[in-house]
Amino acid sequence: MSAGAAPTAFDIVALRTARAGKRFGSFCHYFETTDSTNTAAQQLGREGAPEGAVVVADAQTQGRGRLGRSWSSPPFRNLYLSILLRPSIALAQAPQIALVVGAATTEAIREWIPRATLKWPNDVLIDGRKVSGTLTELEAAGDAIAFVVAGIGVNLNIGDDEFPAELRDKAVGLSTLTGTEIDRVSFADALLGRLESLYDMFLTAGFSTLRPRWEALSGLRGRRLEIDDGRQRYTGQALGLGDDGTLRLRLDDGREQTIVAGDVTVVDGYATGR
Ligand code: BT5
Repeated sequence: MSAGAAPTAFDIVALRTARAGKRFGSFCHYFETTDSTNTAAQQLGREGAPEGAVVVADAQTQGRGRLGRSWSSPPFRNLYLSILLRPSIALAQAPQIALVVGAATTEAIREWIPRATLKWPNDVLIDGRKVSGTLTELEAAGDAIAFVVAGIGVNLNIGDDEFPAELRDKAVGLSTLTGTEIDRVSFADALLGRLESLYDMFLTAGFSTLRPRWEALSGLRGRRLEIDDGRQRYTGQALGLGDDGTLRLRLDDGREQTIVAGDVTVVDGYATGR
């Protein structure tokens, strides 16, 4: 969309039509504005909505990232989408869903820009700039999973000058790179299709089956990384992912460290994305 053009609302009816008969997205809610599509999808989860129910908003007033960070969500340009999942897996496996979501999002973005890469755990970068972030949140019932909400934000038609100043050199919209407006419904349809198929593969065969695919999307193996897990900083060489989705790092002193959560900076490569 060029600056100044009349804003066009997300065509939720077209998305429902595209997803008719599929498990992910045939049941879609739309908000012109909401605080966070993840919050709206969590509400649906508590009300008993089925797996695959989707919430899309044209703008978020409190779009959120991890660790209390925010997700810039200006109106009508981008995709802010959350999906309700009800996986019958152990609570301990739930963090792997975030990796499945990141892989599916990267694969969808690659349909438009094949050089997009996945940065552990949840960012999609193009030329070092962040085009997408995902936030997967779990609601537990005792020691079982009640439901999971996967929230996906993708910068689609936002121009460089529409980002807040602090994001301008760190973030990018897909249309800036393709040179043409991205059809938001087509993108959402591609994303939900990828997610449905990777999620099913994950449920039937486990994360270890998806691990090579994840690693190929990330190109992280062998790179020199700096990781901040909130308590400590680690520097070393990425060995890849464990079968459980944790990141394996060869520290400079030769020891191997497993990282469960944290922020990654690639020291010899692309930018941090945050
Ligand atoms: C994320 O967190 O990247 C997860 C973002 C998830 C957003 C989706 S939108 C639909 C759903 N509803 C929600 O409320 N959330 C989800 P994190 O890894 O913590 O990165 C956050 C950081 O990314 C911020 O601190 C900024 O530096 C940067 N950032 C914020 N908005 C951005 C944007 N639009 N594009 C690129 N980078 C952004």
